[in-house]
Amino acid sequence: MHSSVAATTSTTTTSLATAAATEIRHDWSRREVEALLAQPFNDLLFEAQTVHRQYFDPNQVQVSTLLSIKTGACPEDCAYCPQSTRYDTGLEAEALMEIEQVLEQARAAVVSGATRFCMGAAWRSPKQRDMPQVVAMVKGVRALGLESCMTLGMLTRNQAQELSEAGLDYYNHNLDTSPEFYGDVITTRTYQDRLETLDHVRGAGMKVCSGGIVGMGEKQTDRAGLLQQLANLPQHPESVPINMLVRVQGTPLAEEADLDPFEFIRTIAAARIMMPASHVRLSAGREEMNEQMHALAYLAGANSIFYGEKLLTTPNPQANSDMALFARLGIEPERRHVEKVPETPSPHFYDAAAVS
Ligand code: SAM
Ligand code: DTB
Ligand code: SF4
Repeated sequence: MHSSVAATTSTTTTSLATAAATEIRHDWSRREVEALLAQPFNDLLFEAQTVHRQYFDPNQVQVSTLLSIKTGACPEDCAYCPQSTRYDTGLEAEALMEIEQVLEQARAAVVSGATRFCMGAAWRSPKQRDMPQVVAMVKGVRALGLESCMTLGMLTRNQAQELSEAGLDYYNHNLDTSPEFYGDVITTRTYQDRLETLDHVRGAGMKVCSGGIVGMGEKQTDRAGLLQQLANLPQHPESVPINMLVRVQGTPLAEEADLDPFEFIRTIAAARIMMPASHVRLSAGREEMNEQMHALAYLAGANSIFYGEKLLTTPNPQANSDMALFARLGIEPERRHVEKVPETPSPHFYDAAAVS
């Protein structure tokens, strides 16, 4: 695992990187996670930053771009989601996008400096008839030299295999919250269904992206429960998105009270400590976070973001403002980890230092 520590840019990084690496564990008890989250804030952040430096360059953040390839009219009842057909959110439903339209967006992502292209569909699960189109999207995106990621709902073992054979690098499927709170948020699929999809994704050899949402009215113990479930999977997800609820008018959670922002930072820090070698993604909800909050999230160990002015259906900060903040904080976008040589020239990377 130490091999993942990138070439360092400061002496502090080097000295901490040579310290004994925090153990990768899969046996967290709820009580332990609760205690981790409840520590004094400074102690929690110090521990998180220390662990972060053992596994990563603390001044690099991975950048992904998100595209909704099929929008709205979803039959599921996820209480946070603007795309559920059960809630009147004013969203216009759109059919599965054409392959060429998707690749046009992927080419724009290359130019903007993203290294991963994530495609999301408002499905309970993909229909067999849609698979050839989805497979062609994966192949096209990879041919541009981008890492590919999809989130299409529940997958059967065969569908996971098909996507893996097409070259899909990551599959995103979130556990969303603790097993106990889950039923308050979603009734149309079970926690066990989600765990099974993750098992199919892992079994097919793809990398797992799985995390959750905070600020849905859950308690601190529910945030502990979510992290415990993720960290006790047989293998940690390589990517752990921590979303802050985006309150969308028309959804049952539209009027949910604000979560203390420090609770969000605590969740990031605990994720970093419990899954030390995983990328922790500062995901939805960034529009409501100021620069100081972003900086705290990076200090707590977040090292990935969704980049570009839109998430799936809701707004996200402008790419330029992210890059300007990177430059002010001395953060660089992480380069792509190339496993297979792409057929086309590698992407142009943003020079953070040039955008100050
Ligand atoms: N339909 C697929 C599924 O649910 O598996 C894939 C797309 S779904 C929109 C992907 C994830 O986005 C959800 O699991 C949830 O964690 C997150 N999400 C959706 N709406 C959100 C919101 N309003 N605020 C924060 N996160 C949200
Ligand atoms: C994830 O954990 N967050 C992203 C991605 N995976 C697909 C989605 C956030 C969606 C926010 C609401 C919207 O834009 O529709
Ligand atoms: Fe559908 Fe996914 Fe939204 Fe749930 S989160 S309603 S499954 S699009």
